[in-house]
Amino acid sequence: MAKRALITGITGQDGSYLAELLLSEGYDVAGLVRRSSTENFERISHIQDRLTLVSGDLMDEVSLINVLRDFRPAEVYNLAAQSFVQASWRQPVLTGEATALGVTRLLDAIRIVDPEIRFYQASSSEMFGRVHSVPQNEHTAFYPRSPYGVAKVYGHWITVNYRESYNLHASSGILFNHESPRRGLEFVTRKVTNGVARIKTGLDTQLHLGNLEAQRDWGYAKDYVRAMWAMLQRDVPDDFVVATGETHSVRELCEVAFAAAGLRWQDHVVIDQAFIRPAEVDLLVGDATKAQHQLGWKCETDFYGLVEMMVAADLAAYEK
Ligand code: NAP
Ligand code: G4F
Repeated sequence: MAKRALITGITGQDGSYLAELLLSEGYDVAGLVRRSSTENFERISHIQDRLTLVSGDLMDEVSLINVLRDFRPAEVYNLAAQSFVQASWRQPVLTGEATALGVTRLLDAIRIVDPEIRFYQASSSEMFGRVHSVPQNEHTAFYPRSPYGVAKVYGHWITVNYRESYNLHASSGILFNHESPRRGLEFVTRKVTNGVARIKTGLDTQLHLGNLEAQRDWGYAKDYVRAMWAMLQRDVPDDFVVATGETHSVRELCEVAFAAAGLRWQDHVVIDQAFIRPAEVDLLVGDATKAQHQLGWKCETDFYGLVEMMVAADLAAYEK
């Protein structure tokens, strides 16, 4: 019988890539989707007929218990969250409810229904915030700088706590920023590549951005979901940093993305205070040595390949 996996956040960027990977590995895949007045299945429409979509919400523990009882997964990947850092200052309580307490609800549902389930938590490099050391690894202290980062620290530690308290096979991937043509339009990489495509095709002339000096370790989402899966195939649960080991500024992102379409970023980018954050994470760069050695993971796509892929995808969509 095929192994069963449940993905929360299947309608999001990572959920769609992880679903593709698990299907290719022969899993029966279920995805938790929350009720909405309009369907939001664009990222999974190409595989929807091979998925079981189940209704539930991280806000509602009963819905999680019912889904686990009905579907009986062997693996649960918790990718659902309010994941946009800037929105977390506007909606700090909701962010805490979904991104922090949602993890406890799901872990507790697992403890109640089937403690043999293997669990993956989507932890984040945002937890490092005002970084204590460069590069960041599994031993670097957390100093979150946003309500989102604080919520992710809670989600991370409750995962460790349920592992230690109830012996659950619960692992966290501390993933650095990862992007793709399926990235939400509000995140800076996609905002820039989509902006480049709109400018190139004459739909816009300007792109409004915030802090150009922030530096991030940007990788490709499709590479990163392989690390999630590898963590749950190990006998022993653990925590792993997943990153490229390279960092680039938002300014460099603009240079590369505009150049990919034959444009000069200086002619179009406008600094707009609306996108400056109350507190910033200035520099992230990860050390994924542990994941490389223990998971056999490596990133296949570098920053330049990633940005060029995203510009090409956005240009193709507008040209069509
Ligand atoms: P994303 O595209 O924003 O997807 C988030 C998903 O969570 C969506 O499917 C969303 O559903 C779902 N969701 C939100 N609130 C929910 C709730 N209350 N109940 C059930 N589902 C809910 O995020 P992503 O980039 O794929 O990231 C996946 C996870 O990794 C997130 O937890 C994120 O915080 C974390 N992470 C991401 C990165 C990165 O660079 N991408 C790095 C580190 C960690 P709707 O479609 O209905 O909104
Ligand atoms: O693309 P961003 O919004 O991503 P951020 O805040 O790093 O968070 C992402 O990565 C985290 C992992 O470290 C995830 F946990 C989280 O869920 C999310 O996926 O912003 C990146 C940087 C920031 O420093 C921001 O200030 O870009 C800067 N930036 C400059 N102008 C902008 C803009 N960010 C956005 N979203 N929009 C701008 O106009």
